[in-house]
Amino acid sequence: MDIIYTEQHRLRNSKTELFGGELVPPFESPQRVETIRQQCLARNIGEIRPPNTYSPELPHHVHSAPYVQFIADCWRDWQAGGNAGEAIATCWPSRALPRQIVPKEIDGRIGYYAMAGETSISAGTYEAALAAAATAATAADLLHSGQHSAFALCRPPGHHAATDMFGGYCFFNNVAIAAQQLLNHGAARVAILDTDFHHGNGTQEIFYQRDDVLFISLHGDPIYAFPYFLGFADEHGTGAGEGYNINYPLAPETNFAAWNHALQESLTHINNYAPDYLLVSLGVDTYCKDPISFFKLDSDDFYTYGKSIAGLGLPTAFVMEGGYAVEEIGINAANVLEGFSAGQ
Ligand code: OKP
Ligand code: ZN
Repeated sequence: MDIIYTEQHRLRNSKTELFGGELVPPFESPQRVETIRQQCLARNIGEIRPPNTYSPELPHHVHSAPYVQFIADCWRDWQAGGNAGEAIATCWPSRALPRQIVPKEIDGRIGYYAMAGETSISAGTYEAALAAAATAATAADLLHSGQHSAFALCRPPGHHAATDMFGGYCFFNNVAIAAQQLLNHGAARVAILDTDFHHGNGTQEIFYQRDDVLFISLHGDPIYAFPYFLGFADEHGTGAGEGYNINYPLAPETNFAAWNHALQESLTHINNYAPDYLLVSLGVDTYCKDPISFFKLDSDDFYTYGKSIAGLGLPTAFVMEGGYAVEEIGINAANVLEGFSAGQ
């Protein structure tokens, strides 16, 4: 399977994540995709090729124009505001501050568009996020042109980014942009299976009222896990989207047997939906040694589930999301891809 990759991911190289009350080096580091790329090379997973060229309006597939402009301008405006460190939100339109007016000043604007304070915006963030979106869109183009599978080695990840909200290390929703690209090419239905440990709140929000995208997510129960405020089992979609959003919140210490039970149910739902394409939001932070997650999958389990996904027989693109056990994320991601290829 072709692997879409660009070095431009390195432009996302922030120095700070707000974690445990301290500014620490971000978990979401350039080394992550370098490890995956090396593992793909070593195991001959496929040919590595650059993304196609798209207009800077590509994120408008699923994001509002003012939001995209904010991501493009944030770092410049933050510096112009005389701030010494990287751009971090510290004030939000919370439950008791419900007025939805975009402030003029950068501290207010970043708070308006942020879901969480851990994610800094710094030089190159916009450029890297745009390259990640192009990487995912290229995977969509490859499926459209008849390839059976593709791997978008995206970084930064995307599934927490909503129509006009960033956070959880995400800026543009790569998998949602890929889904919209397939629909724009004429697909009737696209399924998105999100296997990242964290709920894909952004992808859910983007497609919540629509029946042309089925969104299914397996994740740490938000009562215990980030993003905390979305991802519960009673979120089914609304309006035309009713029934086309399915969440499997899973308990701390969930092992592969329990996780796989939810996966098999998900595959049945996808099969019933009969989509033209499947996109997998591939997070390998379900791994037992992941530093910020609480599932108990072993490396072999990733191969097993990759093979299961192939059993659907659908043209499938894998879009990289999370995974923070840097030593093993290459092995785990490549195991999914190898399992998929073996199951074809
Ligand atoms: C991004 B992706 C843990 C705080 C979690 C944000 C996690 C973002 C994960 N104490 N902070 O879904 O892998
Ligand atoms: Zn995650």
